[in-house]
Amino acid sequence: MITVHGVPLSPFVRKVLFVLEHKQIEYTLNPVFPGATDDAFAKISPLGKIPVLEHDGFTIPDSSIICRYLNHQFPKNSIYPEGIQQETTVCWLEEFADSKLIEACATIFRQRFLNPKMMNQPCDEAAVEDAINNLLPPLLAYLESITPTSGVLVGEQISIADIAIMTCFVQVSYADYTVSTETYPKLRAYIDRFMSNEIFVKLLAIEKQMVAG
Ligand SMILES: N[C@@H](CCC(=O)N[C@@H](CS)C(=O)NCC(=O)O)C(=O)O
Repeated sequence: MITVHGVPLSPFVRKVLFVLEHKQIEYTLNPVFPGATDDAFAKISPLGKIPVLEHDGFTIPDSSIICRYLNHQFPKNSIYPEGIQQETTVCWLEEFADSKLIEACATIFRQRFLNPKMMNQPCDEAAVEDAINNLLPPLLAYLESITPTSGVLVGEQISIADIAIMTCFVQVSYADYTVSTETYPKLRAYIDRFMSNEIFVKLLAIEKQMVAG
């Protein structure tokens, strides 16, 4: 049995849920919020972060490690392409997404959505402007330079690179931020393609239901 500890509004939890859906693995979600401090959670998440995966009593934190574990245990619909260079490239793009890209996207999400709509706190517009005008442009320019005009980022099948990068753009969609078609035409077309991917559509519907609740 598989349980994911975390809430799907977290980009890292969404990444894991996408992989589970993509591999058609059954799971349950235990809604643990970021920063949970109870002893039981501290034991399975030494860094105090979500997600944590539980599989028949085995527990492991960190979305990247979890996704790698799932791919080994459930090889159907592999999220890593064949060949060491392509595999290494998708791991690099996952790291790119999980570090600088999510940092910028999470700032926009937190300030424009989470703070005003869920935490009853003001939006720090200066932080949003910094993210949009300074942090994001070099990252988006890099992505534009490697995005193909059709299909996925690397290889022929959806990989952890697409999943990790797209979860960042799903995050900013909550804040009504969209990537400029004029400046980043290939990237914007890629994002639009994946926003209508049936798994993202399903996960977003569940998230929005939870947010409304
Ligand atoms: N590298 C971790 C990052 C996980 C992460 O930062 N999760 C956030 C929620 S989006 C969290 O739990 N933050 C709580 C904290 O840092 O105390 C992963 O990929 O799972």
